Amino acid sequence: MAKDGFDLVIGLGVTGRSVIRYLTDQGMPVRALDTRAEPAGLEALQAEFPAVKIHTGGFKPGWMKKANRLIVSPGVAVATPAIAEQIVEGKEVIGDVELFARAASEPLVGITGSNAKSTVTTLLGQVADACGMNPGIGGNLGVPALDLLNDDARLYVLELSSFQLETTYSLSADVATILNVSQDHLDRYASFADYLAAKQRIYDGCQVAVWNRDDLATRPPESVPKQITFGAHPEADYRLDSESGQLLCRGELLLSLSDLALTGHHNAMNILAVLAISDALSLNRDKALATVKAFTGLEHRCQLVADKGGVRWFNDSKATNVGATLAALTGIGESIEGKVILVAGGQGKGQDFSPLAEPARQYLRAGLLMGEDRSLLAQGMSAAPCELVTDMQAAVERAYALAQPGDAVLLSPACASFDMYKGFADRGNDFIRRVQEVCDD
Ligand code: UMA
Ligand code: ADP
Repeated sequence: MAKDGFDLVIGLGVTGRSVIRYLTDQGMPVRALDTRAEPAGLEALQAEFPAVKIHTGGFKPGWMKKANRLIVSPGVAVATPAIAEQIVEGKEVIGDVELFARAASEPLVGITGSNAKSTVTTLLGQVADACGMNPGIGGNLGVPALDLLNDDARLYVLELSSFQLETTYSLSADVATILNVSQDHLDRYASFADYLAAKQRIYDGCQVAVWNRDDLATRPPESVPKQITFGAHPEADYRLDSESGQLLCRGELLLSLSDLALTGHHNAMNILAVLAISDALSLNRDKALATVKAFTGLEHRCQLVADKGGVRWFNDSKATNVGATLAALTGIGESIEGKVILVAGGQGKGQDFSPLAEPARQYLRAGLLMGEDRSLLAQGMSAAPCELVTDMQAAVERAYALAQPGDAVLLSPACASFDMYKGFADRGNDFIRRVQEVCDD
């Protein structure tokens, strides 16, 4: 890199800050910009890095041109014309995970997928922790990758989004996995194929690929030296035998579903993925089994929040796409005696909602739909009785009135939350608050 130049950090969110911190620690000249006029926390950032020149309110053409490299945050599309034209000019355009991959010297596990990333990343992290690996756990989940770099870590477990993978070139993970693929983020990609191609980048240069035998879109290229599969498919290496309810590794019993605190087919898949990766890393099998058995799941993922009058209330606010809602609706619908009242809606991100039609017909007493794309969702679920509601309070009050003993009320929106909330956690917490209000009377 030219000594008189500078790196330009684009986006002043969590990622941008971690990149500025990392590069300034390395003594590298850095400038930063944000296209918003007043990005949150700007004053604090300027106070922390007084020597870093910061521009807000747009791309600054002179800086874009003069910069040695552009380090782009995941929320900023590289297809944005101001960035795309620099790529055409031959400028290096990378993300924080690329910088991390170049710097990290310990083994690395990369985890992606449309759903289950956070669950698998957290649980694998717990397994590695129990095995004394002092793992660095983060990425798209929680702590940004560069803030994990630590001399004492013996393993890194990174959740990676398709956005992060787009700007990553040297990952070469020791173990990489795509857990599942279904429609998501189609507001950012020209096609589902483009989204899938971004996910597939996780396998570039990896040693071991762990993939879902039930979902061929997760399959890595032939060139990956070692491949391990999980799923319910009879040929999966790590397999759920649905009839016996057993999890097996090439015929050997690992555990029974009844040993687990987690429930649902999708969580059985998640446990298999964790155990497959853990074995690929040669972590202690007994410690791994004990850890997965005790895991009760993360908040906002099919979280039981109330059980009153024979009605159970579940917060699955993290279901921001159709695939996640399908898993929750099917899992809960199959396991209860009554019907499901589904609270859903928000920003649909260009998804096709029709895969929800059949499970909605089968399991729903009612769909209570809110948010920007509630009418589109109602069209997709037209086989079930649906009502449009104004907000969470109205949805919860209506659900309370409709629910019968044996039913479940499930918040599983199949949509992003940003039309009404700060994020999925804010939405889930609002649901919990409203549920407490109606159940406490
Ligand atoms: N910005 C611009 N121009 C734009 C868009 C954004 O300047 O066109 C600026 C914003 O003004 C803001 C900053 O960029 O100041 C935000 O950057 P960002 O959107 O990349 O967000 P970060 O705060 O850096 O958080 C990102 C991930 N966000 C996204 O991918 C959108 C976080 O994942 C991640 O936890 C964090 O890095 C650390 O790795 C969030 C997420 O929603 C949780 N991820 C998506 C998902 O899980 O579905 C992919
Ligand atoms: P991510 O980080 O990929 O969003 P999470 O673990 O946070 O994944 O889960 C997101 C949503 O997906 C939740 O609603 C959860 O119930 C659902 N989910 C979890 N595992 C699976 C799976 N294997 N298949 C489909 N949906 C899943």
